[in-house]
This record gives sequence, C-alpha cells and structure tokens, in this order.
Amino acid sequence: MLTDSIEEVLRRAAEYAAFPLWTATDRTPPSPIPRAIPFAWPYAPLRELLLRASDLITAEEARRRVFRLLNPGTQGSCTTDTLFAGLQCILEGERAPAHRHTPFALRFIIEGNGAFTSVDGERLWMEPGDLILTPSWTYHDHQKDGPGPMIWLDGLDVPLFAFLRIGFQENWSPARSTLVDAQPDTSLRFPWPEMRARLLTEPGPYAVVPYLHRLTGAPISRTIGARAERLDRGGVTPRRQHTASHIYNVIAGHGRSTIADTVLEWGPGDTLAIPAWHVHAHENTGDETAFLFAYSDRPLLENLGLYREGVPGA
Ligand code: GTQ
Ligand code: FE2
Repeated sequence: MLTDSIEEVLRRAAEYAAFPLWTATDRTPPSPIPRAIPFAWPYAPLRELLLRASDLITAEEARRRVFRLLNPGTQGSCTTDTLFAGLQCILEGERAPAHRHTPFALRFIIEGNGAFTSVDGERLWMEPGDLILTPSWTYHDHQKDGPGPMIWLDGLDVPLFAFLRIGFQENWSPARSTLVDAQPDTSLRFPWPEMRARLLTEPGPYAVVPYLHRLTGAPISRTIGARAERLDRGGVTPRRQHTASHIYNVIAGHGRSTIADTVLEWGPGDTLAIPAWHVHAHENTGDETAFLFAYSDRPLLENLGLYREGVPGA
C-alpha cells in the first residue's frame, strides 16, 4: 500500500519478528565498550572469609570451594567480559572431586603447600607462585594431604562459553586410577623459582616474561595466555591499550595501577581486573621489587585476528 506510514510498516514487520536496524541501540560502536569496570579484590579480607567458609562447608560438599570474583559491571560469571577469576581453598585431608569440562583453567598458587592438582592421572604439586594448567576436557581434581590451607586463584575462559553456549562438563564416576608425578619438564606446571630467576635476568626496571609451552613455544592455551612481570622499586610501566582484557594477581610488593580514570592500590595476593581497551599503567610504590602474575584473552583474540593495540593519548 503506497500510503503506509513507516510506523504501520514496522508494526506489520514486527508480526513476522523483523525489526529495523536503523533504530537499534546496540549497533557496533566506534571503539570497544567493555561492560567490566576496573576493579580490585583485596586478598586479606577475602582470605579470612574463605577460611571461615572452609570451616562451614567441605570441599566435597562444595565440589569446588571457590569465591567467584565477579565484576560489578557485568552479569554472570565474569571478572572481565571474557575472563573468570575465583579464589579456591582446600584444607588438609580434603579432595575436590574429579571432573572435566570444555572451559580451559589455570591455577596460580597464592599460599600453602603439600597439595596437588591431578590432570589425567598426573600429579602436579602446587607451591606458592606456581602456575598449573588444566586444559580443556582433561580430568582434574585437587587434593591436600599436608597441614594448613591451600589457596589459589583460578583463571577460566567461562564467559566465552557462556556466550557460545557450548560449555559442558562431566563428573568422574569410576574409581580414581593410580596417580603418577608429572615429569619435571611438563608444560602443565611452571614452577615459580624458574620464572622468578628468568624475571631477574631481564634488564630494566620493568620486565615481562610470558608462560609458553616448553616444546612448541605456543601460549598456554588457545584462549588464555599468561605472563609474569617484575617492576623494580620506583618503577613505572608504559601506558598500554589493547583489545585484550587482563586479570592480575600480586605475587609480591605494593603499588598502584591507573586504569582509565580509576586508580587501584594493590599488595600481595590482591586481584585486579583490567577491562579491554582501558589505558593502563602500573607503578611500584613500595620499598621492594614487585612481582605480578597476569592472564589475558590475547590468544583467543589473536587466533581470531582481533587483537589490536591502541596508542594511548593519540
Ligand atoms: O577447580 O575445577 O573456579 O571447574 C571454576 C570451575 C574452579 C576447578 C573454578 C572449576 C574449577
Ligand atoms: Fe574444573
């Protein structure tokens, strides 16, 4: 009908579940707009609460005794828009039961000893500062025999799976097979003394060393990459901007990070979220060398051709 108004046309289109693009508010913007905000989770109070929770619920009951570190700007299990972080605790004599899932996971050990994660039957011992990997669809559980708590940061790509809707998992039902210690050169465990030594041989007040597969030199997974950083006393990092988002955990030292307009102070054990495209820089404000652990979705973005760096201030 030539005399139709646009409103009339759109009303009739809507009856066929068809709508105008030109009035949509969620069109692709000129630059990335993450929902996540810059945010810090302080270790000391969360550690106390996690230990309290550990007296009240067993690892077996909880399956995973984890505090999810959820970004106030996002919904669901998001620490940044694409990455999840959680603080997990197991106590002496406990075992978090075995399962496997499509999401990839890393563990960065914060405190404790005498515990291990088993991955497809191989025991990976956990010491503070170690990085442990549980690749997609590998069976894993966590067990502690020695005294005291063991606390670590879990890093997973679960927001990606929430988006794709192909996240799934399976619980281990057969009796657990005999475990063997993993080979010392396994690419599923990166001991801290080795990484620390490498950081100390690097020049400059600011050093960055990526965690790479020992044989292939590839990032630790096709979605998540990780690195450790050394920032000397008084040191300041360059300002950076990129499409990857980062989660940091402070290994040692004190400092502050400027993330767009937000300034976050940090100390040992604290976790920070740096959303995509936010210009950020770190500063060591303490009297000792700072060591930082970080993971990001950079491999995911690079594999899709979507990693870009900006020129801050340009
Ligand atoms: O330890 O297996 O924080 O499957 C979230 C999901 C930890 C784990 C998390 C998991 C795990
Ligand atoms: Fe898991």
